[in-house]
Amino acid sequence: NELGVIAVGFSGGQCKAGVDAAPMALIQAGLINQLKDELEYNIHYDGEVHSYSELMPKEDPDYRNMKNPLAVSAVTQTLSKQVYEHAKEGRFVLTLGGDHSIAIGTVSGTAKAIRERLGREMAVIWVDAHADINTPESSESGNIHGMPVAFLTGLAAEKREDIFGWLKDDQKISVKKLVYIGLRDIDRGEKKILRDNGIKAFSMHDIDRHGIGKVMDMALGWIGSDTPIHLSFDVDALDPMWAPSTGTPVRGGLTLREGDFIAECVHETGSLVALDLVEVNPSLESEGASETIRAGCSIIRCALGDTLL
Ligand code: DIR
Ligand code: MN
Ligand code: MN
Ligand code: MN
Repeated sequence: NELGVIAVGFSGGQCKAGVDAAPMALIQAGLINQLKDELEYNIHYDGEVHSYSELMPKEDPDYRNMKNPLAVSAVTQTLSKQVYEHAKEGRFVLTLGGDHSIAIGTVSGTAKAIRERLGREMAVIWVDAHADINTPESSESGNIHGMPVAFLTGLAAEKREDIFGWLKDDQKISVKKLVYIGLRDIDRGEKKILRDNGIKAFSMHDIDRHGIGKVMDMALGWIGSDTPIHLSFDVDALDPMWAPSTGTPVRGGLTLREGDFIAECVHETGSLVALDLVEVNPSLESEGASETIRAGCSIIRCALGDTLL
């Protein structure tokens, strides 16, 4: 039970400050000790919250409609190497965000390591109110946290090495191995991208219709057994009742138990290789911050094997 933990205090993929404080808040809530003591992981953690300040460019003008392109590219490139170093040793990699742009780093790092170690293509389960699959051109906001899936699947690409040109094929994933759960706020351009590429997605409507149990059976059935899975969990997938402190809350989301259940089911496959927990922003809705942090810790424990009985 070897676990690599990376704390990423980065907020440049969107416009609201505070999401960079989430890793420290999760750790101060006792997360690392819970994993060490209750779940008996051997933890590899450098004890730092990385802000990557040494990577920040002096100037970072918009490029192809992207905001902070140089900063997000540099941070995710470095994070990709950090994740890869853990994953190539066979460690489970837990990354605490930060905004969801950091998944460009985490998913690319595990995808490459899994290819090299197991000769396998990895699947990604993206739990989110949003699809985060805008291309720079389809995005209405220019925020890169709405684009990571487009870069990771190759639906968006850029030649400039300093703006995601560093992402190579062995770090990318197939649109066929991507599954969404919890969607309810998709931009018009994203709907077309999802449709045109036949991407598997379970929206809140599907969860209402079938129940979360059936949806998890279908989601994991689509991926197939014995496929390594990276779970990227945006806390805004939960209803704001349970996770109000996040940058772009959307009503009508998952209950606390549905969120934990998703994490438990993915753990039970035995195929989970990495988890991201992103978009907790303790400075927003500050009365709800501790609730949001508790929800995040709970999802992480469930994904790492905490059981009710
Ligand atoms: C929106 C919001 N689709 C965008 N995305 C968010 O900016 O591209 N993702 N909030 O988490
Ligand atoms: Mn997201
Ligand atoms: Mn989201
Ligand atoms: Mn968001």
